[in-house]
Amino acid sequence: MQNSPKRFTITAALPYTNGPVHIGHLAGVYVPADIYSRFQRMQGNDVAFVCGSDEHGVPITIKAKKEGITPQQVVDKYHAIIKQSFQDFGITFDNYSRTTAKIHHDTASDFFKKLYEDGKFIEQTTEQFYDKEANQFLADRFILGTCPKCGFEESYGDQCESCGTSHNATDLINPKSSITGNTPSLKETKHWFLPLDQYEPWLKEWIVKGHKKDWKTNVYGQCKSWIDDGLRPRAVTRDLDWGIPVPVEGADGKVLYVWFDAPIGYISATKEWAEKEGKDWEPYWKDENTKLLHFIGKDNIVFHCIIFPSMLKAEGSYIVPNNVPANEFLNLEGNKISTSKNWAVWLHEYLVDFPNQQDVLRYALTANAPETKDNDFTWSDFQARNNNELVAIFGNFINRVVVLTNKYYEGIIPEPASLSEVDITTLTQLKAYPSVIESSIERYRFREAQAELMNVARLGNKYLADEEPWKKIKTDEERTKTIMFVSLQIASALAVLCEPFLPFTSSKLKNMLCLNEEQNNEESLQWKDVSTKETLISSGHQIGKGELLFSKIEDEQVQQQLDKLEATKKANEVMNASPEPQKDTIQFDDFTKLDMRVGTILEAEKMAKTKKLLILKVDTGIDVRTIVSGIAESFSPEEVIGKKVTVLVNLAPRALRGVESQGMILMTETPDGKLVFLNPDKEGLINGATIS
Ligand code: B3M
Ligand code: ZN
Repeated sequence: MQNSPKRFTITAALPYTNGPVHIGHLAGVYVPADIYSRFQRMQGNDVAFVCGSDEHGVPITIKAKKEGITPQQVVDKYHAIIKQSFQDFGITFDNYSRTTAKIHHDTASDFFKKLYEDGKFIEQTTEQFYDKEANQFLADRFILGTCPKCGFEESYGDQCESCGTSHNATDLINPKSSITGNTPSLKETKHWFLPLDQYEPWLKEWIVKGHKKDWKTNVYGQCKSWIDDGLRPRAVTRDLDWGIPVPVEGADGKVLYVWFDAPIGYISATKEWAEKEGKDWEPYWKDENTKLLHFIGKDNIVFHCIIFPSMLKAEGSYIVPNNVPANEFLNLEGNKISTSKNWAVWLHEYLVDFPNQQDVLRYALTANAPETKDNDFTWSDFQARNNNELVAIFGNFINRVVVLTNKYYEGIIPEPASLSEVDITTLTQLKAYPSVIESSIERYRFREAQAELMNVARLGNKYLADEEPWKKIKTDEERTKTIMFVSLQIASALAVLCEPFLPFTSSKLKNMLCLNEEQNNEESLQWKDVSTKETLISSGHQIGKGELLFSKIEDEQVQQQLDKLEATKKANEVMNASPEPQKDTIQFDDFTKLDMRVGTILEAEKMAKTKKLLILKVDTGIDVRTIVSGIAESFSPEEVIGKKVTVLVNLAPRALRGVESQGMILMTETPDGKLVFLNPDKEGLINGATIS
């Protein structure tokens, strides 16, 4: 019996619009939220899955300043890229909105006004840093100074990136405005605070008593420690010119704090969607029977479990989240993913290198999802998941079934004879899978759920391997028909059950098996059909030709990705390398003592029994002389023969391992320690030309 449909409001963290989205975002938030939403829709439930771009906040204004464009231009650019990436990866938002939308400005303003009028805020005047030249208050990220704890000279106002301590901007030694470089002054400013302390008893009751068991331990643990530490009033307004203006008298130059407006973005996105669909948005946010779920990363837990619920509670007419299934972080090849360091796999770039392989990434990310601890994404794991699981298990099973059905029966599902013991056991096992997968999904254990899905393909492979229809066809045509019939039931089940995880594969497979309504003239298969229907695909039904669902990923493709990351690493090293301090001043006369010439290396050989030394014969224009040079770790002898180099020719000769060296080749070093020639390799230079 089908239960009556449930209503779900499912939100996924609004990505900041100061860069594109990467695999960490996908793994931690958007893929799990999408699996869950697709799954609930497949149960016939009423789902509003909403998201949008988070377009306010200081990082966006900083990005705009850096690039010399307006904040609006920054968010327009990334909103488009991000929205496209989500669409490309099959994230089925019912609405992807943005916080610069009018509907959002109105919704957030009204929300603030209601709380203001109901006396839910406290007003406080405090002293904050002010940049007179720039004529503005400085948000924490706009103040740099020396960390009082560790002495790091470029600590931000709110947090030191070197030692990790958080502090107040006024604690910094030698604070500077990062806009003008000036020393800021302190100026009084008024702000509105949400007195979180007043919500503490309610939060305790709701989270600590109410959700201890059903929330993830990482989420519950963080909430509990916040509550145990004691909550303090939190400012919900800022002195900034980018954001939603504070909608009350006497608040010129003030905007809503981005973390006040952003979560309200979930509400505005729902409203916008409901308007388009001709629906009422209110039940999705105000009906106690609606399940409100927030999919987020772990750094957003406090905002979604403490602050936003307190805002909703303060407003009074809203429901609060039923669950907040936050994930930990995904690292990339052993390092933290970082937008500013470009240490990431960007979704739009992935699709250029792996066109049409969205499901492979979805699969690898879910298989390795950081559900209970931080996890590492590696390209070799990605390759192995594809080659050993998607290709070798799932793809292989489907391919054999479809090819054999076409070969033996011209693609028409055969009539089975009576089922054997093995057939019955196999079909019984198959019927158990929907509820097994469902139970994992309902507990937000998506890796476990996907592993069970793969077991369905394994079941099929084992059945084929044991029953060997390719042998039976020679001796027992009737039995072969039954085997193929049973295998086709498994293939059809896979087409349905894989949809939340591998949506592109699911639709390809349904197409191949002609299971779509328009191909089939029957109602399309539902999730529950797999456990309740006797036959998922009937005798006489015509399927299509085989087409490969997955293809092998080669070592070279993996190497290419690793090379790309290696190049990023090098580029970062160059950017961050600090040059050696300048040596003591010399006089012009000192300099003129150096006699440097252009020369050409004529011969080169390794000095026996040394690692570093090459013995070179160099044409200096004056003569051909021997120079022993410590460059053997960066160059092979063959590489340097014929190279034009700069030579210090009047350096006193000296013996190195018994060979007299008559001068020095001038070199420089790359940040990763590779020696390179100071390059006089320019056209028209003749040997002996002086360098001065
Ligand atoms: N934009 C932070 C983030 O992207 C923030 C989430 C807002 S959710 C309301 O991690
Ligand atoms: Zn510090």
